[in-house]
Amino acid sequence: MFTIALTGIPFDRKSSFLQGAALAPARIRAALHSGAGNSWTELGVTPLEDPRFQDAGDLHVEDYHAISSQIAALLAQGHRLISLGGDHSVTFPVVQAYAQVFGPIDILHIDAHGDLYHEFEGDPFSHACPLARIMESGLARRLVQVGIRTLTPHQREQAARFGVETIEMKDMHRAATLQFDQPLYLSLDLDGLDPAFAPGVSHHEPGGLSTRQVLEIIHRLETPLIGADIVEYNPHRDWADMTATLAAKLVKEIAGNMLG
Ligand SMILES: [Mn+2]
Repeated sequence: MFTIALTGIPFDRKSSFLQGAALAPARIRAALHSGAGNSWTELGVTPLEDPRFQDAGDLHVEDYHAISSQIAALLAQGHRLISLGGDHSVTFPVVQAYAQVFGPIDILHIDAHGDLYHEFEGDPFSHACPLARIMESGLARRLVQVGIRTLTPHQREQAARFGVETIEMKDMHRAATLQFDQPLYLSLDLDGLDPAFAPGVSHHEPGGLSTRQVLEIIHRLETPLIGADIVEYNPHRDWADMTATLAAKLVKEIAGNMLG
């Protein structure tokens, strides 16, 4: 029997454009417990009232080693984790811990960006690089990217080099037939959604996914997730907590997937 632990990773020191994602976990938690909604998922589960769902609080985020070792400790206790970023750079230390426990995992990555830069502005650990670090470290058996709409020639080369399955936004129809096996991890950058649905992100990239398209991807998964992260929420850019509310709904629906 596993439990789901919600963990905050208030870290935005690797953001290349704007700071603010470190403030996200507290704001998403507030939206999760807001009286504006109720606790039911669309598929009829109530994770927030389920004793298997626990809030493990925020991690200490001095450096990647600290993040990775705390995630590993939670996994060793039998938790499946929903991690709230933080910028996307945190996915690398989180997946390092997952790979220690599960071996190379399959990753479904929803994002406007490939995050496959070898380095960005001189920093190999920039939030533009985590999937490159994960792939070159052999932490993922399979990487499927969905919603991508900003690939540069360098990132196309990186995707080919690492054998990434890229479903660019312009080819979204291809996502309808995606199939996954265990162990499957979801990394969800909120800028994968269109800024009309998720204004509270640092990098607005028009032409993205709708909330409904992301929910359909989550609902359609036939395998339970072993973990997920929701990253890049930047409260400074939000309007009336719309994006915090979106992130909170995604927490519920992802937890619903994990609980079956
Ligand atoms: Mn992104």
